[in-house]
Amino acid sequence: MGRPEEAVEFPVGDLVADLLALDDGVAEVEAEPDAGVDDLGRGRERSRDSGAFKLLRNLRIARCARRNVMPRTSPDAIQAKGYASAAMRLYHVPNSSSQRVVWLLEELGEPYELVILGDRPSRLADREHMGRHPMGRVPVLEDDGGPVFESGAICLYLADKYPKAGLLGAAGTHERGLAYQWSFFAYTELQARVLQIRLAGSAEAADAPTKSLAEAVAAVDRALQGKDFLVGDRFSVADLLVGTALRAARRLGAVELPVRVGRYLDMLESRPAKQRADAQNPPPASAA
Ligand SMILES: N[C@@H](CCC(=O)N[C@@H](CS)C(=O)NCC(=O)O)C(=O)O
Repeated sequence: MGRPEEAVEFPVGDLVADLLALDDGVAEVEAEPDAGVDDLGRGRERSRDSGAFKLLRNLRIARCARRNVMPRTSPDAIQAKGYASAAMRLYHVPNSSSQRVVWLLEELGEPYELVILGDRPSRLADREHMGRHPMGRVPVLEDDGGPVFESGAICLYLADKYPKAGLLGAAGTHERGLAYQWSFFAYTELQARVLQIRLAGSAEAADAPTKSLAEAVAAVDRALQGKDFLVGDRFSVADLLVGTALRAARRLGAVELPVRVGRYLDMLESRPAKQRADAQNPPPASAA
């Protein structure tokens, strides 16, 4: 006779709201009599295998897929409701700041889809991408919860979301504080100086940011004294972000990297995940 009626409530209202947000799919939901939506907008599920439940779930996922968007319910809710979880997507442009996120995704080993976007003007004209990033930039990560932009934020978010990868200390620990410290340092003291030097336009204008960059690199050198990694004794998101900025500094050649920093960078670059990420990054047309 199958399983007894479980009378598990699940919020059909959420589902309908999601469908409404996407398009006129609600009409199809209402046409399904077994959905059991009561006067209060709640649904009753006989079992996870019930036809109504599957129909609603598949309809929702199919609509999201057709419209190139992800379901917007939180990952926890998706798991609790038994919806199939959609893969992560990274909206990416090769040889851009998006590359560090590819590296991080490879470190995680979780499935993801790389969506290579065209040039900026075509992105600015693309309403869908402008909905993901208000300036039409990359990277943007899209998962079950919706889009997230800013490469550093994406890296920290993913490291947090997939704790098994061990890329970030637990929330509230000193280790976590140090990971934030070096991650912000990577952007503000390393990456920003590289950019300032690149844009300086004259040797005089490049002087101050070059000195600042040298000081920041020296700080990394001191932090690595007697250590292989910046935080604790294992690779973390802090190494990934600092390493990416150091790579940009090395390419620019404005300051000489101390031997220990050079070795640290070589070690980071030789990580299998980094190699896999780089293998997905076609060289610029001019270098081909
Ligand atoms: N701070 C942002 C920078 C985002 C950014 O400027 N992305 C560049 C690529 S590196 C971009 O999309 N620029 C426009 C373009 O390349 O068309 C981040 O790290 O995510």
